[in-house]
Amino acid sequence: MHAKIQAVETILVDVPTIRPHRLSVATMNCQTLVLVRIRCSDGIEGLGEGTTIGGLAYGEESPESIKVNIDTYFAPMIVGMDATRPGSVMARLRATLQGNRFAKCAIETALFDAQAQRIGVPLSELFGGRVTDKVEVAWTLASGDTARDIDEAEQMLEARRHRVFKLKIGSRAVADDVRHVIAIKTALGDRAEVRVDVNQAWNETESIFAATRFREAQIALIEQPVDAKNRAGLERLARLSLVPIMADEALHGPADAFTIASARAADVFAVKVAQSGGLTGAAQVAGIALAANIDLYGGTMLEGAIGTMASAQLFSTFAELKWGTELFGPLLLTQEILTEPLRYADYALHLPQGKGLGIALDWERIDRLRRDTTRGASVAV
Ligand code: MUC
Ligand code: MG
Repeated sequence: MHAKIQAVETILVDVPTIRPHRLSVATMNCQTLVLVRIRCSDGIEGLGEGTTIGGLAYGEESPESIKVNIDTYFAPMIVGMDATRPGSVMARLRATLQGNRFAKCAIETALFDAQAQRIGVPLSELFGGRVTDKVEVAWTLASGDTARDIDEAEQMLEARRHRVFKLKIGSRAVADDVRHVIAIKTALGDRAEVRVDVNQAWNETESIFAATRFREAQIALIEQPVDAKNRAGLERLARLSLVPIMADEALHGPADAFTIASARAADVFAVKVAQSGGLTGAAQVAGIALAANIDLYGGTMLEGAIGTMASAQLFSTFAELKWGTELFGPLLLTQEILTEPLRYADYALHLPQGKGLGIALDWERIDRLRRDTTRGASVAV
């Protein structure tokens, strides 16, 4: 087996969302997917994605920075390297380029996609093989309106598409958020599981106020209630054992996972491939969680089909995935970018059996949606 990396292409694709998606840090009307295509000398092409949320509102990388950093620094370094050795290529990038976890994730995914195609197996086989061919998928209610969220949840239940709902809160006064969440849980009752994601918006006092009420109302989980840097606060909240606490923004890869696990500062980890700097980093985060008896949840940065399928391929290899996943990114978008859409049915995303990621992009559609980056900045959030 011999193949060199020949070219690395980055594409920004702006896709409107099906409704405004309100987080405490940003309201999304559009998602910008950062797609990476790596061409190899044996004719194989690998696909990757390094998408984030709300421009620079959520993370330290924006879609534009991911593209420009790959084009300027990553691509020249890896063109000519051995495409059959993704581990060696990534080791060089990690040793030489600081930060840029999302960009690294996009490159690593494309390299693994190409290598799995080359060997003739699904990408999951490079990570130990699947323990399941489907992963449960939660839906996020984030319209900002209680009645509309209840209506949306009812439609999802009726269609058997989702039965776990994560509510985005944190942009209103905490008492208003508590009312909103409890009204939704009361309307859905035992037919659905309700969790909340605060996206760091509360302080510890607000978190305890809400968690006390959520415990009574049988809210299943609180995700990242306090600032990502307030690890001690997260730890104190987890120790109160009011409602299970999940770490999300506090978790930027294996080193954070080790620190949080050592302090037992969370009950659950939201494992995200982009936040972990790629599939390998995410697998390491999961390994640390399992060793520390911390439960796993398969998180998303609201990626499109490539990032979503890359995540699903990895999550399908986890021996334990107690809290399921939230791999619904493509369902939040108005445009399909695959020739054959991902299969969501019976509350789960079903993994394809094909080689690599097992998906095919609709390049005509991508060409219509791609941003013309030769005409200067026009940022879509
Ligand atoms: C986050 O913070 O979890 C995941 C689902 C969603 O609606 O937003 C993302 C980000
Ligand atoms: Mg979150």
